[in-house]
Amino acid sequence: MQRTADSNTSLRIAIQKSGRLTDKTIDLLKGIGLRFDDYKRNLLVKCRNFDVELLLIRDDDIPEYVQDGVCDLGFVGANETQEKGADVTVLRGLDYGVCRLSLAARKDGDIQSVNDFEGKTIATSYPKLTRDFFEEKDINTDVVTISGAVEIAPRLEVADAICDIVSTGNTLKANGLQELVTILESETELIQTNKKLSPGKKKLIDKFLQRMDGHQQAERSRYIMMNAPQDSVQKIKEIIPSLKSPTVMPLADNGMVAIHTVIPIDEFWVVMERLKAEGASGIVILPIESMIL
Ligand code: PRT
Ligand code: ZN
Repeated sequence: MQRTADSNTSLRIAIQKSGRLTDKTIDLLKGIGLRFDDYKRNLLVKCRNFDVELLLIRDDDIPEYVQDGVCDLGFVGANETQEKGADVTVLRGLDYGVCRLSLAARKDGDIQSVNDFEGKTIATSYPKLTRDFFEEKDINTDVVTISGAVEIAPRLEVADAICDIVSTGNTLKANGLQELVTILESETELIQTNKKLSPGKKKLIDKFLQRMDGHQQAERSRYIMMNAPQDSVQKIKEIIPSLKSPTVMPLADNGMVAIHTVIPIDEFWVVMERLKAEGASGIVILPIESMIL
């Protein structure tokens, strides 16, 4: 009998078994307090302290497993979900596995812009996204699907150009190719099945998301402690935009206070310099484990 997303109370989450997304996904799950035994040797692993089991599979299979309700959630690149045209809900975008799907051709060849692709052959592992792109532009191309080493196709004269995942661009360069057009920006996403879920599972997903959001918020923030003159408190509040009600404690030194607060990591250096200029001293910055907002 086929499993539906409802047929068991544990949340089943699909993650990549072995590849670029595996370590980061496992780190994230550990970061939100989930503990697993031996996920390297088993395909289905039960979590010891949360009602979750992990299914470890190839990333290509994740969108369909989630779409079909075999898994309730999955961590996978947007490139895979969109190539499969999977009917799922994207719950969160995550800041790892960031890459783009781009068209590339020989540096010195006759394809230098999108319109030059008319009548050309393109090798790719992403035939759907490639065809969709050219159909939308009304440009006729011949799309050849190959599963690996796409970047050598032009040299082998299997194709005039390629459509492949790019991250640093080094692979393209090493193969004498230039990136011409990005057709998709991608990152890892947490996807959810659109099959009906029981109230119990919905609650578990809410709890899971709350932990994930808290963890991510904490990763993007720092706890900051400093000493400052009492009469600078108002100015310091203005410097730290997120600071609504900092903890302010009097110090033994007359006219000095200790201020504790949380700041976003992006604003860290600018805020720091301005705080010093306002007379803040003894500034201590600490990482945060998690935040419940
Ligand atoms: O075995 P399985 O099917 O699970 O793994 P896989 O080999 O298909 O995928 P994997 O582990 O290589 O990548 C998993 C996911 O990571 C992809 O689906 C993307 O969402 C994401 N990702 C991020 C990347 C890259 N960066 C990336 N650079 N996937 C592939 N690449 C490859 C690309 O195909 C090309 O060969 O790296 C090369 C280009 O890299 P640069 O840095 O030279 O531009
Ligand atoms: Zn894959």
